[in-house]
Amino acid sequence: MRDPNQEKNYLKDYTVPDYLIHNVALNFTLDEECTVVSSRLTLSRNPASKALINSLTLAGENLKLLSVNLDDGTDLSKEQYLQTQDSLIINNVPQQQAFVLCIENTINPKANTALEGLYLSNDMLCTQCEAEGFRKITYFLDRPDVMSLFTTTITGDKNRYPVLLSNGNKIAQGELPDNRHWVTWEDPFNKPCYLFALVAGQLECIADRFTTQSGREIDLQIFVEKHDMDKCDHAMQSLKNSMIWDEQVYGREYDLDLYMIVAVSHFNMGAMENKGLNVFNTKFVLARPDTATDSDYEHIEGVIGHEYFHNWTGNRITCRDWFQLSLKEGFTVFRDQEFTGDRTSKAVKRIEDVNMLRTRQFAEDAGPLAHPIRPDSYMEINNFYTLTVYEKGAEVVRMIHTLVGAEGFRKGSNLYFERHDGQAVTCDDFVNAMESANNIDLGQFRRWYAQAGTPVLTAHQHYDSTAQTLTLTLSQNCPATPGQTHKEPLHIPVTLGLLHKDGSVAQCKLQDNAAKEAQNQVILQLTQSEQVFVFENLAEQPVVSILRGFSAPVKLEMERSLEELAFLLSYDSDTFNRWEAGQQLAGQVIAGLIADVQNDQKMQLNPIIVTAFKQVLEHAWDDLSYFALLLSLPSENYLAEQMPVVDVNAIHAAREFLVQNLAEQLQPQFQALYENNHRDESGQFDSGAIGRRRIKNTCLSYLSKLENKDIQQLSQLQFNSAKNMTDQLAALTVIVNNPHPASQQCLADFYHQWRTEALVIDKWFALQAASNMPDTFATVQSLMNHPAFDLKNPNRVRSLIGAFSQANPLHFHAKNGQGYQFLADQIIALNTLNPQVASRMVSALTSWRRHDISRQTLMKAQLERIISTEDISKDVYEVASKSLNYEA
Ligand code: 7MF
Ligand code: ZN
Repeated sequence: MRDPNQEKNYLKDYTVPDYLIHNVALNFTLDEECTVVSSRLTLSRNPASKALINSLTLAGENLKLLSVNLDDGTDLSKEQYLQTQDSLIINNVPQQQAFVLCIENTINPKANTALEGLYLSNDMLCTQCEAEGFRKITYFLDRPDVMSLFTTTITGDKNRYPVLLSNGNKIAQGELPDNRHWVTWEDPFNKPCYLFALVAGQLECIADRFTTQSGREIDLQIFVEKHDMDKCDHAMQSLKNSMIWDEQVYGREYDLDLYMIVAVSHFNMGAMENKGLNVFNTKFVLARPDTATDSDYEHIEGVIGHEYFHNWTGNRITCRDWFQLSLKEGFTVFRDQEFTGDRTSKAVKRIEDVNMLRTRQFAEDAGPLAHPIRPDSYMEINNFYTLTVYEKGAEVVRMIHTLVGAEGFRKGSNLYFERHDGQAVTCDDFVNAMESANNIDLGQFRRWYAQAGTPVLTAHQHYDSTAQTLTLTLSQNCPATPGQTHKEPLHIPVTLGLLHKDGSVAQCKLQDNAAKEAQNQVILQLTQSEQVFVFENLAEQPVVSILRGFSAPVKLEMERSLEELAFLLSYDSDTFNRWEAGQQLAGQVIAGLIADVQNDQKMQLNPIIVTAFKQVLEHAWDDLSYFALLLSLPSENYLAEQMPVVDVNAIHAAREFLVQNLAEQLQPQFQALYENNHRDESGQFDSGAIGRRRIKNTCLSYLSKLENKDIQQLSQLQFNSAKNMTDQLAALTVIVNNPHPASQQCLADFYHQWRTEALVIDKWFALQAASNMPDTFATVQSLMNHPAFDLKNPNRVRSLIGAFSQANPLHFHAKNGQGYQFLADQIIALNTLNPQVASRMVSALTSWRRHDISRQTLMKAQLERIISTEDISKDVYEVASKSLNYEA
């Protein structure tokens, strides 16, 4: 059994590295089962290190050591170094001058199913080093504050590995006997080893060029397998869009002459920002109108942007240690969110991001794995690439943006880049730059980095008609999280507007704020546990629109009547709050229906929701994607978040009842809207076409609840005649989630049509795994034995096992526990193959305290079974044990 306390790393224990590595010359001789790695390191003692040692400890895992050599002398004898499970300790290295260390070792990429280090994906060799994968390639100081200049030579068979890539610029190449060749790459920028990459294989290249604002010409190359060459145009365009955006919005230019992207089909995550050589999951590169949905197109552009933006926020300036991960990830997510907002619809993007944050990050922050965006400790760093570090981290950066304004933020980021280019720094360095550039005090604001949990923001209002004032009392309270019982008040920016009863804008004139003119909107600074704000000159009681744009990652509690929510849904000028009012309205109505179900009463629908929807349907919208969001109900997972004890069956029944009723009562409107927006289009990706598909498919999904023959035919017709994946998949989704005579046929046709397109087959698995039809569990079990299923491919695992456990609360939480047992079986199987993917799958079980006692018992039993498995990985052990030991 593992001991969690023994293997923990603490932020408070940080010390500077004892040695620095200035230059790294790597030599790879490629072979699937035995690649030879030789590394020549130039090191010296770090003058800043105070440790009283003269040995050097390098990290290394699963390496077969061949030789160690110091300063080009004779190879070291076994007495001069010590090898442990995860390190190589060299005794008596020079302390006064620089020295050269040469190490030779071999690795086995074919046996590497964990997909960390150097591994095989289809027939291609590729690397993944973040966070600590470089130590699976060779012995090294594998920590981000050791930055070095890398030169990499790769030698391999010309037929198997015609393309040989690494970071930087190609500086030499040549031919060798026995049909072999070699290439040397040089990266002129200092970098930590987690940004190292190597790719070798039979790859085709799509090339383009970009001219930077200062007139430099950059070569852009995307490498894919031959049959994917027709799916790279969108990724290439996205890359160019990202490059222009970073120049315009942050004044940041690309710094090498070459930018390469490689798409690989076996990848643990989305993508990786290796310097000059990004490696991507195929899912975030490949797109053709008939194979990728509108949302795939948007995500591809977002991820290409994310990795590109890392070149400045991550690579030029990197993290001092992994506790600072949010320094690069929170900031880069904020940057990619803004990029996508600018490219598509700001309103829609903000809603999508907040929706994700509230359903998934809030759950994390309320559970056993809650941690601050800058964690204090971890067992396995791979478990800390979390929604909290990424998404809440981005919200914290966004709050700084709100506090200092767009111009102030640009001044702050300029100063940050100026001060720290080429360095490995901390979250505090980022906040310091924002502070100095704007002459403000973010002292209290820094608590957001250290404190876990989602604060609850409570708002009370009182209108005084004699004084013509509105008094708003705001208070904040953050629930305890593991290891943090006491919470200090946070600095929370609360954006607020007021509306007159006719829907027009009322002026916000704050009392005791003589300097400030009345404004359409104000940003309140909540810094205490409770604070009172008084607004004057209000001849009638206004309607309060609070937390506009979701100005802080908090749970807002405010008494609201359904009428007030319906009013805001009609009139709020803030697009986020307008949508939010509709969500709350629907949420309250569904809560009423859930109570009916739980009390064994017939469900009674409050007609106010139908009227509100009718008004939305009658309005003339130009942003059809936003319109579609206004008609979308809160997800089952979001509704579960709102309940003290989750009742998956009641949630499903209540939500379905509402959908069905809306469909019945608004059928003519949905039908007309469908017809007006239906086109058989292919290859149209302007916001108009995307919006038409989104609103049309939203209508189709309502109409499909009517179990009406004509509508069944309509969805089948759309499925058969669709010329784009958005329409085809939307049709198949409604066919598979409702009783439909052709559902089996459509699934079979879809499989046959797309059997050679792995990413489309992923959709086919996911769609069935997330179905609410009664036979879903049996389907999932049989899909596990489908010839196209493969536990070694993370995308397949996420499509089938991930979709079932995370996107199908109804069936995953089946009362008899079969869903839990199934998931635990798969986690145990994955634990040996791929601990990172296995650990991510545990998340569906960690929320056990949120369910009824009988389900709690069943879920806990599976977690116990998981942690008592032999050879349990650190990754899975940390997540499973923390979920079990947590006291609510
Ligand atoms: C957009 O952050 C947003 C987040 C680490 C791997 C990509 O660039 C990354 C890598 C994980 C989880 C999410 C993302 C990434 C990783 C990601 C990708 C695109 N540095 Br793990
Ligand atoms: Zn990232």
